[in-house]
Parts: sequence; structure tokens; C-alpha cells
Amino acid sequence: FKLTTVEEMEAATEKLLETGKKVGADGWQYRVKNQTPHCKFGETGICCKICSMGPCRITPKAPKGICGCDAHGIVARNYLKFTAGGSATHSDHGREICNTLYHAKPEGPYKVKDPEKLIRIAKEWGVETEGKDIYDLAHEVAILGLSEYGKVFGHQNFLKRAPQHTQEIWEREEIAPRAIDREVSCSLHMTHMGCSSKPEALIRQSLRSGLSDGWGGSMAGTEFSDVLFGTPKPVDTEANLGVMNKDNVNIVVHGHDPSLSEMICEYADDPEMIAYAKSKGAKGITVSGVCCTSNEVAMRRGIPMAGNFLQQENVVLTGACEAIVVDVQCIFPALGPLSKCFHTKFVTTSPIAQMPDSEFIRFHADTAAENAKAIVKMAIDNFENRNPDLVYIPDMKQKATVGYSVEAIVKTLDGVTNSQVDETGTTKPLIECITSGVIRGAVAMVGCNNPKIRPDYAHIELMKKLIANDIIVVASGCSAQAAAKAGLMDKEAKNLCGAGLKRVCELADIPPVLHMGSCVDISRMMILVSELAKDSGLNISQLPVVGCAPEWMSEKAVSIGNYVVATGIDTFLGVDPYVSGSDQVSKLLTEGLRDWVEAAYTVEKDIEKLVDLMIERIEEKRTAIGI
Ligand code: WCC
Ligand code: FE2
Repeated sequence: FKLTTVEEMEAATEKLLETGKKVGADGWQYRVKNQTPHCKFGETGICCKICSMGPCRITPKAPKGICGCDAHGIVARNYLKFTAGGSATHSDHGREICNTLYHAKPEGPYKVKDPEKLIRIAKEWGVETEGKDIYDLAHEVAILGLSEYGKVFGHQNFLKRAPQHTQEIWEREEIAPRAIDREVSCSLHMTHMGCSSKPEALIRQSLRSGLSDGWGGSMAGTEFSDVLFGTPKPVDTEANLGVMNKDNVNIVVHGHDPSLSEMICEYADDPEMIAYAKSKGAKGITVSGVCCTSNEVAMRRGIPMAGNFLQQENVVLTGACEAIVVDVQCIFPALGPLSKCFHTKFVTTSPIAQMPDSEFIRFHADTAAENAKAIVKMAIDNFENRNPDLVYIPDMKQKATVGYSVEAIVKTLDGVTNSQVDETGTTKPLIECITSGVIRGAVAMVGCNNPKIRPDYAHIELMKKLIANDIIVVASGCSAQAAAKAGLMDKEAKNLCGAGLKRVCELADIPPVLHMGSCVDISRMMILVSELAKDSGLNISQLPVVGCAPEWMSEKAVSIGNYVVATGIDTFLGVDPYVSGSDQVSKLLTEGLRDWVEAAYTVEKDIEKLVDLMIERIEEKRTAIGI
């Protein structure tokens, strides 16, 4: 067993860029060169263009905008707008899933695959379940889910899942999220010209808007995806570009909404379609994925992961991609022109993400089956247009075991301890591993790639050091894919762990880095820490657990950071969220928040230092509770 190194991945990318040169393709590597150095005003958050008197930029000579707003107000307003963008995005994804649930029918294409979970949520939300047809229940719960977006009174239903202490903090600090859409609207209201310019108020709303994502929209996305497509269980798959198959029709799914990718997988597996692909000279059909839609189908079906965010152009550069099918979020507009350099069909499917140079096949829950069939057929028909001279698929892939939902983690860890812990179905065995010191703590590794950080390097190096120090890693989004590509989700990676974690991996038969899913699935991590807190009698902020997004880039990531911190978990970032232009805002985020929510951010661009700071924090937390 040997990890794939970042150097090896970079060499493969270089070769692909050579192919790109032959056909005149662009690439992010070149665009970064044209865009750097970045604008200092933007980078430090002190450019304001929320009204048309400006844009105003803060300098020592001009310390205030025309309206009189200072750097602190401008930075905090930008930060809140950034958060609201992320919160809106995750939450709208959740709304789409509620909508898909509403369209579920026994005759398909969308069915209720996890009725048990549906009943559990219905009971939690006070819905009568006795003697009710499961599809009637699905529709009723879907409508309630949709109502969470515009509920007239009260707070998000899912908040009740948090420990009492956490709920009290949210009440006390007035950050308990109300209707999901309201928090986004309220944020945009606050940042309008002539409303808030006080950093405390703006940052407080950033937390509330973040919480409406993590404990509202994202949680709905996760939970109802499980109801529709099944709650993930451990499953074997593979990761990195080598999962594409040069003899097959390659369909790559990219984006976030599993409603689309699930259907594509369904039809790509249809014997009729496979026969059709064979009639066109291919040996079969391979579906692989990029970003979170890939995580979704990997977690539930073992569909292989071709790569993460900054690898999306690479899949086209292989020359062997018949179709790259996207839904929403994290999709480079560059894919359109790039696909035109090859035979690749770039298929957009959502009115939310429409791009030039794409074929738009509007995907709808009612017509999902026809849409998916048409897309798979289009890819097959495109196979014969491939130019064999341009085909190069790097021979690079790793085995991975994925599918660690909270339910799966609890089940897998049952019986790891041989002591008196006999309560199965709880997180107590995991707590015992932590209190005994066999595992020192846990880190949630999440988020994107960003050209500001050597792609995947931070994710992989951090994880290697953490597991060597007996710290278990749970990962999601592109961070999880970085781990899988490197081989850290192969069970053999136990050999890179300290003795304690290695023993746990052996007993539970798990890899040391657990794939918990997509970015909306960070809500799973919130549930996991809540259960750990309840089962241990500690507050979430006392647990030796931290969050980390070393290479993050999107608005969604900031929304996530806000709800993770607001849930009581210290969060470590490798990229600054455009706040360095205000010492007041920076201080609030890295220190002041602790007085409100018992946790705060750490921003550290030096990766070595970042990991040491996390380990230090985990050890501090252990000492504080006397373990
Ligand atoms: Ni989530 Fe970041 Fe990937 Fe997109 S898919 S690139 S937000 S981590
Ligand atoms: Fe994502």
C-alpha cells in the first residue's frame, strides 16, 4: 500500500495540460497568472460598492466612504453578504430536495428508500404517522420542510436536535435562526446602504444566517436526500482520474443535487443503455463524478470519484469524456469553451446554473426519467466523435471505503470497546476511545481547493499528520475527495496512524479518514457532535473536536464556518475570508465570538502551523476536562 502523492497528481495534470495546448485549451492555471497579484482592496475587504456613490475604497488618506462608513463596517458588511450568499445556496439546494420528496411516487422515478428515517423525522416534527401511507407522509413532511423556508413564527425545527446548552446559547445570543429565507433577506437588508455598520451586529447576523444553513437548509438537504436515496452505509469505491475508462462511454456528473446524478446513474446502469453503448463500439458506460454530486452517489452507490474542485477541467482534458453533466454550484464557466476544444458535451440542467457554450436540458422532478435517459443517450451517441489521438487518462486511482453517515459510524463503532460499554446504538464506544486516550480527538476536514494553496496538499498533509497523532478525521466535500485520491480512505491507511487509532481502525474495520458526504452533509457532523455531547454529558465546546477548511474558496464555506463556530466548534481556516482590512472584525472572529458561542476562528496560512495549532487545541481541551 502506497499513498498517491501530490507531486504525482501534479505531474498527471501537467501531462493533461500538454493535451490542452494541442487544442488551444485554457486552464485555471493560466487564468490565475493573469489575475495575480489580486486587488489589495478586495483582498482585505475594504472595497465597498453597495451603493452608486462609490465604489469607495479605504486608504490612510480616505479612511471613510462617502456615507461615512469606516473599514470595520465595510469589512463586516462584506462578510455578512458573503455568508448570506453561501447560506442561500445550500438552503436552496435543500429546498430542491424537499421539492423532489414532494414529487416522490411509488411508481418512481423518485421513491422513498428510507421510510424509517422519514417516520423518525415526522415524529420529531409532531406529525401523526400511525396508519398513514408512506407516500402521503412523504408529501406532508415535504410541505413542512418547504415551510421551514418561510415559517411565520418560531425557529428552525431541527434546532431541537442540539444539546440543551447549545440551544440556550442560541436563544441568549439571539442567533437562533428563524425562517431560512428570512435570515438571507434580513442579511441583505442589514447590509443595504444606510442600515448596519456596527461589526458586532453584522457578525451576529452572519452566525444566524450560517445557522439557518447548517441547522436548516443543509440539514433538510441531507435528511431528505437520505429519505429519497437511502442513508449511506459503508461501501467500496475508487478515486482519481484513473477511474475513467478509455474503452467505455464516460459520463461525468458534477455539481451538488443528487436528484440529477441518481437518475443518471440509474439509466447508465440500464441493460438497454449498456447494449446501446456496445452497439456504438464502447465496452460499457462509466459514470464518475466531480465535487459533491460525486460524493452523493459515491456514498450511496459506490460510484467512483474522478476528482475534486480544481480537477474539473482535467476530466475534459482526458479527451475521453463524452459528457460532463452538471446541476448547480462549483461549476467553472470555463467548462463550456473547454468542452468545445474536445468532443465533450457540456450539459447544464438547472435554471439556477445556466452557462454559455452548454447544451441545456432542463431537469425536472416530473420528467427526470426522460431527461436522464436523453442525457445518457446523448453521451453514448457522442462516443464515436472522440479523437483517439487526444485520449490520455492518467493511470492513477486509489481504493476508498466511503458512506459514513452518523448512523453508519454509530453502527460501525458498536463493540469496538471490550469494556463495560454495552449500550449499543449510541456514540458511547467512540467517547470511550476518546476519554481513554486511544483516540486523542477528532477533526472535521471540509471545504474546497483554492489556487492560493497548493491544491490538495494542505488537505492531505494535514490529515496525514492528524492520523499519525491518533486524531480521527471525518471529511466531506472536496476535502474528502482529496483524501480518497491520496489513498487515505483505503483501510490500509491504518498503517499511517498512531498505535491507538490504528487499533480502532482494525477493530472497527474502518479507514482513519471517514467520508461523511457532501458539503450539505456537514450537517451530519453537527448531529454527530450533538450526540457525542449528549452521550458524554459535556458541552460541544468541551469536546476535543475542531473543524478545518484549509483550502476553502466559496461563499458556502464561510456560511459553513459560521454555523460550525456557532455550534461551539473551533474552526481553522487556511485562507483569510477578506477581513484583514479591519482589526476589529478580525479580532471579533478570532476572539470575540468565544464570549458568545464558546468557539472562534483561527486563520493561519502556514499549513504546518495550522495543523500544530489544531493538535494543541485538542490537547488543551483534553486537559480542561481532565482526560
Ligand atoms: Ni463544497 Fe468547495 Fe468542493 Fe464546492 S463542492 S469546491 S463548495 S468543497
Ligand atoms: Fe459541495
